[in-house]
Amino acid sequence: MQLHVVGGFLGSGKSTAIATACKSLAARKLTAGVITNDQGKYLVDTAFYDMLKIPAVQVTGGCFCCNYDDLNSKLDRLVHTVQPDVVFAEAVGSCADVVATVIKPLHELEKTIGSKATYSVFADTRLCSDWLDGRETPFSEPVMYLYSKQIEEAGLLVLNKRNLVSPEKARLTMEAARSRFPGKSIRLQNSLDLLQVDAWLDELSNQARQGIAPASLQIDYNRYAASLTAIGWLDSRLQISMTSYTDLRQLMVDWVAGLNRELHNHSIGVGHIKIMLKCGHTESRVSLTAGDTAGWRAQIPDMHGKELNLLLNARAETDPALLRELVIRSLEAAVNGKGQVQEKDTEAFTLPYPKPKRRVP
Ligand SMILES: Nc1nc2c(ncn2[C@@H]2O[C@H](COP(=O)(O)OP(=O)(O)OP(=O)(O)O)[C@@H](O)[C@H]2O)c(=O)[nH]1
Ligand SMILES: [Mg+2]
Repeated sequence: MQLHVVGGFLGSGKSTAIATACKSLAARKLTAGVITNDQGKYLVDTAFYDMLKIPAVQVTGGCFCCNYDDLNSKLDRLVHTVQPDVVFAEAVGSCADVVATVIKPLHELEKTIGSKATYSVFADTRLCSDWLDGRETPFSEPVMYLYSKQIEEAGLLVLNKRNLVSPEKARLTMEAARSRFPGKSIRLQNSLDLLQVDAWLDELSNQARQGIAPASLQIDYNRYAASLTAIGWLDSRLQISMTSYTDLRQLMVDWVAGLNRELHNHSIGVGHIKIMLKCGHTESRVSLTAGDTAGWRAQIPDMHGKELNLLLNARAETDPALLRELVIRSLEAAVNGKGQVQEKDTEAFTLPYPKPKRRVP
C-alpha cells in the first residue's frame, strides 16, 4: 500500500487532485481511500468524496498533528474496510510542521504499510507567484508565515491551477520557486487534467519507493499560532425553504455573488468558502477561493424547487462572528423575503494554540 499525505493552504486544490487521482486509479482497477481532516465537525470534503463514491474516513476537531492517534486509527479502519492500494490523507489547509509531527511518525509504520508516506504540498500558482515575487497578497503577514512554512517543508511542491495563469506566468513562477528552493521537487499542475495528475501519481510512487524523507521544519510555534488565530472558521448546516417553486440556481448565484461582494468590501482574504448543496436528487459542491471571481458559477447546477439544504465550510481572514453575519446577511438578501433561512447547526470559531501529540525533529 502507498500512503500519500497531501497538504497546502486552504483552497489550493488538494481535494480536486485527490479526486482526479482516485478516478485514474479506479480506471486501473486499483482501490483508493481518503482520510479527510478539518478543525470542525461537519466536513464538506467528506461529503464531496461521498458524492464521488470515494471511500473516505475523517479526522475532525483538529489537524492531523494534534490528532495523530486518531489519524492512525482511521488509517487502520480504512485499511481493514476497503483494503486500499493507495491512501490519500488530506491535511487541513491550516496545518504546518507536518513533516515532524505526521510524516516522520508515519514513517515508523513503514513495515505495516509497506512503503514510506510521501508529502505533497499544494499551492495555487497565482497566490504563490505573488508571494514569491514579493507582491501584495489577500492575506496578512502572520497568515503568510503559515503559508511560507507549508511550502518550505514540502517533499513535493505542486504549483497547482496552472491553467488559471498564462504559460509564461506559470514558467516564471516555476523558475522563481526553483531558485527559492533549490533541490526541492516542484511540479506545475492542472489537477482537473487526468494525465497531469497521473504524472503526479508517478512521481509520488517514485518518492514512496525511494523512501525520501523531507527535513523537519524550524518553526516558531508562537508565530504559527498567531497565523491560526487570524483565520475565522464557520461551519453551518443551513436549510432554505421557499414559499413557492423557485429557480434555486439563481438564488445560489445571487447569494455567492453577494457574499463575494461583502467579503471584498470588507477587504477580507478568502481562504476557502465551500458549500455542498442538495436539492432533491441534485447534489453539487460550490467553491470560492481567493482571486476567484467567476469560476464558482459553473459549479452551481440547474435546480428548481422549494427546499435547498446546504453544508457550508467558510475559512477567511476575519473575525468568525463577522463571517457568520456576512454569510447570513447575503443569504437573506438572496432569499429576499420569499422564504426562510434556518441555521440548523452553526459553529463559528478560531483555532487554538497547536499542540502536536509527537514531534520528531
Ligand atoms: N482551474 C483549476 N481549478 C482548480 C484546480 N484545482 C482545484 N481547482 C478548484 O479550486 C477550488 C478549490 O479546490 P479544492 O480541491 O477544494 O481545494 P482544497 O485544497 O482541497 O481546499 P481545502 O480542503 O478547503 O483547503 C475548486 O473550485 C476547484 O475546482 C486546478 O488545477 N485548476
Ligand atoms: Mg479539500
